Amino acid sequence: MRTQVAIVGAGPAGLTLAHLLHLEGIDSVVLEDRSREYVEARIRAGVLEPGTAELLREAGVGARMDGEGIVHHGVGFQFDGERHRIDLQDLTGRSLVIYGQTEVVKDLIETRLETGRPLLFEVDDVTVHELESERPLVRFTHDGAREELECDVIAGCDGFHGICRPSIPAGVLREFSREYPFGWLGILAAAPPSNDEVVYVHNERGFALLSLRSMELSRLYVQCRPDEDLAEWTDERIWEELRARAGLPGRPLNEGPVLEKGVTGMRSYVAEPMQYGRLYLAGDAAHIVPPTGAKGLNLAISDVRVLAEALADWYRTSRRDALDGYSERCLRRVWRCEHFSWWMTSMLHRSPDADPFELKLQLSQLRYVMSSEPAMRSLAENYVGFDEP
Ligand code: RFL
Ligand code: PHB
Repeated sequence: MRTQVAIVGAGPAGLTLAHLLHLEGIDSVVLEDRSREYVEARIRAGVLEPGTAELLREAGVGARMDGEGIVHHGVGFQFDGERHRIDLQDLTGRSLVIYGQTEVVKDLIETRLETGRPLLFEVDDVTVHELESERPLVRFTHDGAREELECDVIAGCDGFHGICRPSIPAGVLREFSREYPFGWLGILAAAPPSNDEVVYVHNERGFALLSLRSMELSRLYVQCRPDEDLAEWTDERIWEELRARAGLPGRPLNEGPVLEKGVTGMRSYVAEPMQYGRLYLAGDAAHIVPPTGAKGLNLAISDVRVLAEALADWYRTSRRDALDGYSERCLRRVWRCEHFSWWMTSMLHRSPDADPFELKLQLSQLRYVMSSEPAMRSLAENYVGFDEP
């Protein structure tokens, strides 16, 4: 087998890259170790920056997003028993689209299958070879047969636990990371959202987040331990905790059957550079942010936009400048998002060893952001994201 670009991983990064390359007339093979059903059912992020929504639209995969996604002009913050609103549209001229990552992935898979180019699910034992040569190789097992795929370039879009990043020889990458002593317990509930915009809640009992997926579906989170045992969280306990942290007098939370629940650990991580020889890492394979800034998915899409442009330039002109500069170009946005996500996380969560000093600092910072126009504008600008990758 031979292709131009071998893409490992069919998450948002791999699928979007495959489609952007297709639009440039560049051939690729996408290899995914999970089943299509699994990938399409995985519930994750839901906030699309305007730049992400625009890219999907321009690539011709935005029709359902524009029909079913919900445009949000603002975002809420709640602390000290009061709800505040940041008007993103007023402050930045831009708005967000609420549309589940699951739906983005379904749209991308359907589009890929329509192009007739290969997307293989349930491949096993993917390994990458000859990364320093002009003919890198990917080996994998599919339908019981061992296969070898020759290519010009490998795109490592296989997420944080994938095999691409660990295939880079020791000593090449510099790694930067932070672990947080907490996680998020997230639920999808069949309840009309109580709020029409996303609300980040600071509370002495811990952080909570009120989000939504549609007029009938609420997506809600409470801060928990990183190794939290889900069995200890009955639906009633989750609702109780949500009421205690996020409830306000006269503003009851709408409750309903819990359709899905899960725990996400939180970490910040960056590997530099995001390339080695003919292997290019994109999305979670290269970096992770805690979900508090809603940046993970948006960063993944931004990476592959840069990578697709650089590859198209290389195939067109044989010049390597854009490809050689891939990592440097991406890392500027990556570090901005790393900082923003870390800052939002630190401002809103309660550390297990929190003392009254931490609480006072957090409340002071939240009050400042909500009362100073420049501070509010800075948050808004980071939250909606930047045009330039
Ligand atoms: P993904 O989505 O992890 O996709 C990687 C794909 O590669 C496949 N894979 C392999 N395929 C072949 N061979 C191998 N050896 C492979 N190893 C892995 C995987 O099955 C998968 O299909 O990475 P990508 O494309 O970079 O996209 C990044 C986003 O998915 C991610 O940043 C966000 O979803 C992060 N994230 C969240 N971000 C938010 O902004 N808000 C959220 O609420 C939010 N919730 C989450 C999240 C990430 C989670 N993870 C990774 C545990 C909740 C969870 C549970
Ligand atoms: C979500 O809707 O799942 C969501 C919203 C905002 C975040 C993270 C997740 O910061």
